[in-house]
Amino acid sequence: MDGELKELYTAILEGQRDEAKEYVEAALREGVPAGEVLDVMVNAMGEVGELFEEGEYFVPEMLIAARAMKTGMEILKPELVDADIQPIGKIVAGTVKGDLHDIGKNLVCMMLESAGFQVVDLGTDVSPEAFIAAVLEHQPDFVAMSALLTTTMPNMETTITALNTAGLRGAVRVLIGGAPVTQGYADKIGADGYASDASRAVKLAKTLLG
Ligand code: B1M
Repeated sequence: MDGELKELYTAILEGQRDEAKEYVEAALREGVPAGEVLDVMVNAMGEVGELFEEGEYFVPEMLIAARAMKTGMEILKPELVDADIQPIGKIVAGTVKGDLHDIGKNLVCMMLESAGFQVVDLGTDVSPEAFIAAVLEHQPDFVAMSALLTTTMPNMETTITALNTAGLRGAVRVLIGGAPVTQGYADKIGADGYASDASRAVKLAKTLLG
């Protein structure tokens, strides 16, 4: 890896949003295939995830890296569509009903997108009905729910029950996370997986996808 691509990798790793945009533009101008540019960015985010797990990076570093990635992705997206690169899986994500916290959920969505998933982000305060409508519309592989309040966590279970009632539980795998959520809670409500952070959410989704 040399030239713009090496600079792009460093820009993502260090969360330099403007530089990431410039290097993506420069690489495309020089005729580097969009898929190759994407690989560099995904690898850089992979290293960001590892640094986070090792305790070298904290949430702010991960957030600015994800933002730089997002900025680069905005330039790259039209080219990727043209190159017909398929997403590795589809995820419908949202913060559950009654809950307006979205920083962690956004980070999870950005990391999943960075890893090659197509993410349909329903935002915050997402009702079970809205999750169901999105599953019917987008037919995702996963539903990812986030909750930051102990008072809104039960809405994860309500959503799983609603998926069951709608006959959709077998069609999607449910992943959950958020500061008060635990593996024990995921087991109790019958979720398919729990991730304590964005990097682990990516690993979990990839593992479950096989
Ligand atoms: Co609020 N808030 N807040 N808040 N807030 C907490 C959560 C709280 C712990 C603060 C405290 O009291 N110490 C507390 C909850 C207590 C409890 O439930 N036991 C609390 C409260 C009480 C409230 C209000 C009720 C306050 C009030 O109005 N009286 C109110 C509720 C509003 C509502 O939602 N209805 C409220 C409001 C707000 C703000 C709007 C001011 C703001 C949110 C802004 C926003 O999100 N746009 C806010 C904030 C910023 C926080 C704290 C300070 C920070 C949350 C955060 O963004 N963390 C928070 C205290 C804290 O957590 N220390 C607090 C950074 C983020 C990157 O981490 O979201 O945990 P996190 O996400 C991680 C993982 O959890 C995981 O990956 C992420 C990245 O590694 N993850 C997933 C998250 N979702 C996942 C989904 C997955 C997988 C992994 O799916 C597969």
